[in-house]
Amino acid sequence: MSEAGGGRVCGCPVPLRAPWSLVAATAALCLVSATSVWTAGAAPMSREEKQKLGNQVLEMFDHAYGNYMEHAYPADELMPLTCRGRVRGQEPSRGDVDDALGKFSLTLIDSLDTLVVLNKTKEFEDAVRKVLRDVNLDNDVVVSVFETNIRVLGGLLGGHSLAIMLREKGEYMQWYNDELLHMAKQLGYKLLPAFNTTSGLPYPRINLKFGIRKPEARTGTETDTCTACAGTLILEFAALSRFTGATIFEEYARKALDFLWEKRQRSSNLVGVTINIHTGDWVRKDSGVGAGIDSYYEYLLKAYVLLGDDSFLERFNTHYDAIMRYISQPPLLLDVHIHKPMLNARTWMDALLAFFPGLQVLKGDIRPAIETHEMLYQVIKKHNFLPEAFTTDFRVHWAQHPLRPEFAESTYFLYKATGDPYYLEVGKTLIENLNKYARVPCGFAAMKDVRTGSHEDRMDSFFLAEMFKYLYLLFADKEDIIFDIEDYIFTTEAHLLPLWLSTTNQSISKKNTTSEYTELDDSNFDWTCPNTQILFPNDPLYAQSIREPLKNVVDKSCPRGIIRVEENFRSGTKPPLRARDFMATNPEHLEILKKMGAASSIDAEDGLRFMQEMIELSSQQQKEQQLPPRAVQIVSHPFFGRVVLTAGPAQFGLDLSKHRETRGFVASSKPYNGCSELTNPEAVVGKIALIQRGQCMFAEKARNIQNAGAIGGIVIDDNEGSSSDTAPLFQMAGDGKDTDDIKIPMLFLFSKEGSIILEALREYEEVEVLLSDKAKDRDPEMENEEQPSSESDSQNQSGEQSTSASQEFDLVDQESPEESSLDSHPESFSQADADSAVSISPVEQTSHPTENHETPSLDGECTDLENQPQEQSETEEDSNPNVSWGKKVQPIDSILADWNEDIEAFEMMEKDEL
Ligand code: DMJ
Repeated sequence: MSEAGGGRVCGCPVPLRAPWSLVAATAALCLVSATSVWTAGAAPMSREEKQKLGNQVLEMFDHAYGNYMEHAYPADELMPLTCRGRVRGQEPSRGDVDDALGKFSLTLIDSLDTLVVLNKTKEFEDAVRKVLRDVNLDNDVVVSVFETNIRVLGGLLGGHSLAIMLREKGEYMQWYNDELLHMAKQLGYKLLPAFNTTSGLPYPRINLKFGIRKPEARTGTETDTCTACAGTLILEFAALSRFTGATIFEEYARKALDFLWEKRQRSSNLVGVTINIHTGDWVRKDSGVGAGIDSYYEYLLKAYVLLGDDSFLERFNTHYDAIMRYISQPPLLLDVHIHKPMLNARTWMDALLAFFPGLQVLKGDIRPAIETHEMLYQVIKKHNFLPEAFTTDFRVHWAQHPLRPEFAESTYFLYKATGDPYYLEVGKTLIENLNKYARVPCGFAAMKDVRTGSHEDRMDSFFLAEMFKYLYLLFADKEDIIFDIEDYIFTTEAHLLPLWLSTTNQSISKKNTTSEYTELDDSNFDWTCPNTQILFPNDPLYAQSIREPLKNVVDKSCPRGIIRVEENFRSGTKPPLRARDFMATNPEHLEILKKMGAASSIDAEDGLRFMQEMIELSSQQQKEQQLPPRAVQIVSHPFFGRVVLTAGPAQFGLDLSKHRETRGFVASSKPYNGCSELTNPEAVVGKIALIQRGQCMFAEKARNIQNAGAIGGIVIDDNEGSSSDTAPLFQMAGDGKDTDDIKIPMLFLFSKEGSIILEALREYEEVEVLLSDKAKDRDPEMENEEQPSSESDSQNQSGEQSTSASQEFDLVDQESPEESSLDSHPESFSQADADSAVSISPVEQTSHPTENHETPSLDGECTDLENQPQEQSETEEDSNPNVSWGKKVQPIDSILADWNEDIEAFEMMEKDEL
């Protein structure tokens, strides 16, 4: 292995004219030694405990990887609830998410270098052989260029990097002849046609077999791509060029980066979320550090680290300055408009931005990293996981959580930088939550809704590529890893690329590049580069002292409007009207609205923000506040509460959010559609009856099973293959008559979720479930019996679980529990002659203005808003259960329609400024 150019400080290359900031960033990464000087704050964690947690990570990885290999491979991903492979085209489309799947055994490739990091060298050797034997990169399938680059090209290159490291050590991989690299090169050439645009920005998708232009390609008509999609190529492409000597890859990736840099908004130095790949116009002009942009920034800094090219650092620093000036509102990171960077573009943050504290560590800017990380941790403590999006006052905005690794990544880097054992405790919590809430018998399932604890039949490949790597490294000591991790840089998918590439085939970088910087102006960097002394001025409690004031930032948070009210109260001016406080019936509010945009520039700005908030609020209503979903949790052996299914509620019967949950064994009703008096009342009495959707009203089914003595009912969709992954949940409506006579709780499951219960019933006869508004904690005794706690039993246990999982979940081609000649149900919910379903549409939020229109409390006491919307809607729903919630949103919609013109005008104004 060759040494990095010009010398090395703790694993990062230091170019001959080493910019101070890199040394500092590198030094920040070198603070592992800080662990030894830690004297106070969080109690130090013993070596034994760290080892125990490391072993737990290994066992969890075995559970995830083992189940993938046993039940899904060679498919791209494991579906952990149905315990089978996700094969594109064989499952209902999930839209863009599926573009990561190219029928190339994605999870296997993405896991390659994780196997080596986790010291599973033999398994790695075996996995590489499988990739070489089984993987086809020439499938007629349209894939995302970005995802294929970071997961597949990155996975192959990471695998190659560690394969040659092992080969050099002389024990493993002696047979290896750079085959993974050859595959990587083949894939690289397949991606190149995507760059055939005048801008040099790649098309977002490509057909692996037919490229872009051919008629068979079924792609190539897109005009836009996201900034991260076009700007997250340089590490993999440069590594490919430098490994192989084929310069074209690095050149293409550099050209795309150069173009993005040219197109930055010159006055703010920010970039938008999406860009037109032909004209270079910004399509979405909002700017943050999360979804759509995140890894563009990451790659600028890391390209500098890997390639030692000053222009990348200069660009990164310029953007970073803008981010800290406009987007960073510690501890928040809030999107703004690129042309009006003082104007927030959103009232919520997305989970992807959780990587940013880790990047700030690499840059050497620790204080804001600690602050943001602490805020995120508190959101996690509140919801067990980071919801996909959450508001500035820390309410759930999008409730899913696909087991994203970004927060674990930042935790690892912060621990490396501070040596503060607090971060080990954070990692421990992450492990506990994963085991407690996401672990299912056949792997780990994404959270469908962090509020209910329900699952999605999904385990993304990045969970194996990243999560286990960062968690394992967090607890590992140097001697636990068979190579020096400091010799590598992590790609955005946590694949490892060796730093010695910086001096290999270097000439490529000098060719055809548009770098404006021949000489580095050191004055650019003096604000960027705290050294370790400044970061931790002889104070081992430094990180803790930054966290301390933020300790209760989430629990004690006030809605942001209130903060503004306080500010204005103090300054003696009237508070601006916020969208969520607006009431169309309030004349004062209407008066303020009229003024907006007319009088002063302050009013205009308030008006603009108000409109944006309204739009935001409206889309929030549609996405998140549609309805509080319910949970069906299988609690009997061998599930013990581990499988939680997302269910829709009914507008009638027992309201599970107000009453205690209902627990009982399930039984199929006869007739299965429940449309007439049951012929098997003895089977359902005292139980929760399973009924199929269709042929009569939901309320009629409920009455029939209630009359037979059932204590609850689960209606299972008759539309085969339907799933809450792909179809919007809805609430079962009544029959237009008085439904007060229905006393039992009723929940709705789509066919895929329902089939999990039906299959369990077939397998185990006695299946007990819990119907509730939120999954309950699992029975700890059962948990202990089932889950290994030490290394010694982990291997066995994991093996046993895999076997039992295969018995439990063989759901392919299953039939309904009894013969049924039900007509297949059209997808529409408004079947006149069948069940009446109310599609869930914006609802409760219309009541938000009143809910949130609370008297500002100046003494810092705030009401927790998290549950208020739900309570409000329930009250309204109760008073008039047959009213579609959708109707209540009308006023906002019409207001928005009125404002469309203004918004267009604003957009034109923005365009003019370009
Ligand atoms: C990963 O695939 C990569 O980290 C990417 O950059 C964005 N995030 C996902 C996982 O959340």
